[in-house]
Amino acid sequence: YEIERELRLALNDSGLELYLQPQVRENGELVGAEVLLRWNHPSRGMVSPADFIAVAEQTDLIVDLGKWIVRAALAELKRLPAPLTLAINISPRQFRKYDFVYFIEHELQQSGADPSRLILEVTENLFVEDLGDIISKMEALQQSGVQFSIDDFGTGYSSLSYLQRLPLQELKIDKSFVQAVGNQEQQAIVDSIVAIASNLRLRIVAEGVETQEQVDYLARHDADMVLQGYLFDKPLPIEDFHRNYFTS
Ligand code: G
Ligand code: G
Ligand code: MN
Ligand code: NA
Repeated sequence: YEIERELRLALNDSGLELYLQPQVRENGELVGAEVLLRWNHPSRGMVSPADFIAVAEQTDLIVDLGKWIVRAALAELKRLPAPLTLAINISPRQFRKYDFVYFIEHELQQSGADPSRLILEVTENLFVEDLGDIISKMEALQQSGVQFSIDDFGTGYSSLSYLQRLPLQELKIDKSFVQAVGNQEQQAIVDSIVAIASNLRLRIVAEGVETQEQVDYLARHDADMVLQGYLFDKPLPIEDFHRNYFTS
């Protein structure tokens, strides 16, 4: 792939950038941010990871890319005032590497970032194979304080039976469900996901929140709820995030 060669170049030549999207409580209080990768392509401009992560996933390029992201994100977490958290998307191929636990622990030490303020977002398709091995790795990292979240929850391979075996702190309700609020049948899915999370004592992050109607509907549930979406802020370049949230 041409795109693969270009990505390798970008990786070595500071063509990649981390953006941060704020995560807030219903009252607007900032609790943390999700790290979202951006590629500043020389001719195509800002390219979304939606257009290149899947290609990178097909080879070990995702592993090198993932390592770069983790290092850059932990440097950022170190800068972020406590108790704010930082969530990073981890691709299945990166997680499945034999040295993933060692890598994260090593980078945590090198950076001096607080492990308990790091949230690793994984998707349901991580759990389709080698569940025992996946759980062992999650448990090892959880021992160090690292938190785990299931991203895009409800859109992937779902077996509710494994959920209670996983060492999790959080479920992220996929934006397709959040945006269906207002539709009687579809919003029942939001209710079900919130009920599952509450029963398992998990925090819920609702992503893709764009309207006050969605906030009101989500806030009606008695749950540990965090909100993320364009209604509050879009993903921001790191310096804009700091300027907007930490200077007066
Ligand atoms: O950032 P959106 O802004 O366009 O992201 C599109 C998709 O790319 C989402 O599914 C998101 O999870 C994924 N993504 C964004 N940043 C990263 C990243 O740093 N690593 C991985 N593996 N996926 C990412
Ligand atoms: O798959 P993941 O949840 O990691 O990616 C989140 C994706 O959602 C990113 O592409 C991000 O830019 C996008 N996003 C964040 N907030 C909103 C929103 O309010 N509406 C929409 N449509 N997309 C959003
Ligand atoms: Mn995510
Ligand atoms: Na998502």
